[in-house]
Amino acid sequence: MTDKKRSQQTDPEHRFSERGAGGEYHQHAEDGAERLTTAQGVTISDNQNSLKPGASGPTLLEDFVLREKIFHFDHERIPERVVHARGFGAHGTFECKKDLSAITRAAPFQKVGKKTELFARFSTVAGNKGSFDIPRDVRGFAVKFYTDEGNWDLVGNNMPVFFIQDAIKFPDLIHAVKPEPDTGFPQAQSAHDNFWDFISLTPESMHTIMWLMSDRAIPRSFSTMEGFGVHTYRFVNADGKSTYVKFFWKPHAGLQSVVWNEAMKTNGADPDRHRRITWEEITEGPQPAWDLAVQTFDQEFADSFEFDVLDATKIIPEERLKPEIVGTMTLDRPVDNFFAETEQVAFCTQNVVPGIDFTDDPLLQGRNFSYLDTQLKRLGSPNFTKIPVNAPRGCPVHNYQQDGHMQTDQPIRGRVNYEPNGWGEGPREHPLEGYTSFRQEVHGEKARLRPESFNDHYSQARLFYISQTEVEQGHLRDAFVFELSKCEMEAIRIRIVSHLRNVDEELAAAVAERLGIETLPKPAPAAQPTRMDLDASPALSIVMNGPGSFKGRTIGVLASDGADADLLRGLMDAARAEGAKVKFVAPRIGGFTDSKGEKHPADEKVDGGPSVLFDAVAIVPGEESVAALAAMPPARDFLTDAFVHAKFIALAPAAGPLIEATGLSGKLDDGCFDFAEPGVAETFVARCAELRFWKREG
Ligand code: HDE
Repeated sequence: MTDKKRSQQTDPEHRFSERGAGGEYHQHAEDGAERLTTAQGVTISDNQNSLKPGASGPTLLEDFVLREKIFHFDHERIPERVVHARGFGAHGTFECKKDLSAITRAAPFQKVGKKTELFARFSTVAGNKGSFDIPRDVRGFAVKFYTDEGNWDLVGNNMPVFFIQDAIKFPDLIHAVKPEPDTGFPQAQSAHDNFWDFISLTPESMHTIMWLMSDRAIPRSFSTMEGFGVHTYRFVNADGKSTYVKFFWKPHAGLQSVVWNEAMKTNGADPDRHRRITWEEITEGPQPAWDLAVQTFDQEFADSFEFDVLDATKIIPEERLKPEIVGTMTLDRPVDNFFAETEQVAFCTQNVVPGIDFTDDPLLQGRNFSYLDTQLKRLGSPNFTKIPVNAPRGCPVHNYQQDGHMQTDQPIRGRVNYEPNGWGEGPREHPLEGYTSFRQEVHGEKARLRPESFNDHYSQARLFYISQTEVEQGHLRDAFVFELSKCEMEAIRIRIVSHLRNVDEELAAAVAERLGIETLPKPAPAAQPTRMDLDASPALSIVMNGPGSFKGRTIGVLASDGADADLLRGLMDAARAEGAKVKFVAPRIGGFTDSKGEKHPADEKVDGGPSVLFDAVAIVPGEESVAALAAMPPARDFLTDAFVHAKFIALAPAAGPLIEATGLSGKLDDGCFDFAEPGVAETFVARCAELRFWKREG
């Protein structure tokens, strides 16, 4: 585990060295303790009062301590990212598991066991920096590898496809999904007219829309989502030979998402859900980890594949071309400072190293311009590469770039700041070891064109849909209904249903029926008829790719005074044996006393710790205190929500009155466990490995 230290102890007494005339506390640096200074290094004598002529006089302009402090504060904010503003980053390590030197020169893949430091940042796309963690949205999955041949940024998403095929449409897409320009809302929501209006007029988005309506858009945590490089890139070896490559991040914790009703409630209960889980995972374990896998293929495969590999709205199904694991990323260190690292990290798709190159995917080409440009806007200076989180670590940096805002070092010493020079000094190019672009012939008429090979917009949308389990198909249908019900214009709902008819007739009919559309619209005119012959790809389902274990998950135990001590002990032991955690939720944050008189501090007070914060729940009240618990609405919600969200539930015999108060008596099913039976704690925890009792939804 990381040795990350946060101040955990604070003196319950008010500590101060002196009190001012106004009763304010002054804490003095005594006994050689660290002194408070200005940015110029001048020790500050009084950090509580500004400089005035007399106690009630006006503040003097001369007070440089006040002015410097307020000036710096006024400039604390930088522009947030125009997209992916809300994010969470951490440091980690990549370990090579397969020597790829035959197909790429890229430094991280040259030797099994080689370690490369990295920084990863996960994000939502649409919401602003202060929005909540689980809107229905794509998640960014960006990784900066500090390789010994320069920084390589793999700036991906948790979905392998994108909404548009050409970068020129990006500002329109983002304008459409962001808050509407006149009202300024909704925030962090795709459920509004502008977004769906744009989508209904952009058939190429249909495949990604299926992903967005699936539970992939509401992941349980960053550690339970996949990452994808999306575009086809090139690996290039020492002989200049190119191999196409697609990148995948496969989570060690397995895939897991929440359900929509749970997401909405979680955003209220803990808007920082994903960052909090990640922080806990890194500092307490199991640390978040992913395997990096690659699909590699040649031009012959690309030519024979039924879709264009340069079209970012298409995947190559894993069953068609198996991704091969080449390494593992583990996040092992939280940031020391959120702003310095997570906020200032500057990912750029054009940050590649020898051995990695671009393809002609028009989306990728546009991104290569955008990211560098946006960093200048955000960070305010071309010297953003000097900020520690952005600076290369594994290799020296020498060039003749100089000056500019916030230059923090003196890269050039002496008279030589150009090249070639006759002074025999300064860095020089290296034709053999330097970055060389893949030599590719380019020809064609200059025109604004889109390839015909990009024109099938529905077949892979259908492929995604038929690859889902019945439960997931139901969630996807309900998501369409939820989102479109938030659209005020019926015409937009109808246009979306017309596209869905090209994806799956049953889905279109089910959505239309739930929206109250009485007559099905004609299918949208398709540039290519939908292929009905594509095989389902089980790799696309979340439910079919779970962890097969409850490791790293948390059981929320709702308990009150008099809770059965043996039962609690049994549950805690079973959870520990599985690598799962137990957290207590009680009527008071001070905790509860069990039947043997032992006091357990609570992790949450019941109204701040709803069951949406846990993967499974147990209800263990005391005989005497259960009536009071059952009278508390949040305690009743704790149980009903867990039930509605298809969670596994264990119930102590004393829970009867609470069950009755929720109206669940007689409805408890095989996903509910009766603690009265012997050995139930183990059976319950073992069953939790399935994560949800989906049958309940059926
Ligand atoms: Fe981005 N994207 N993007 N994007 N993107 C940004 O760069 C852009 C696209 C992605 O944690 C911006 O630093 C264009 C696809 C991530 O800091 C900006 C296009 C994918 C992040 C930008 C795309 C992504 C960004 C805003 C269409 C998945 C956050 C702030 C051509 C493969 C990185 C910034 C972080 C961020 C532009 C499409 C992923 C404006 C023009 C496709 C993970 O430069």
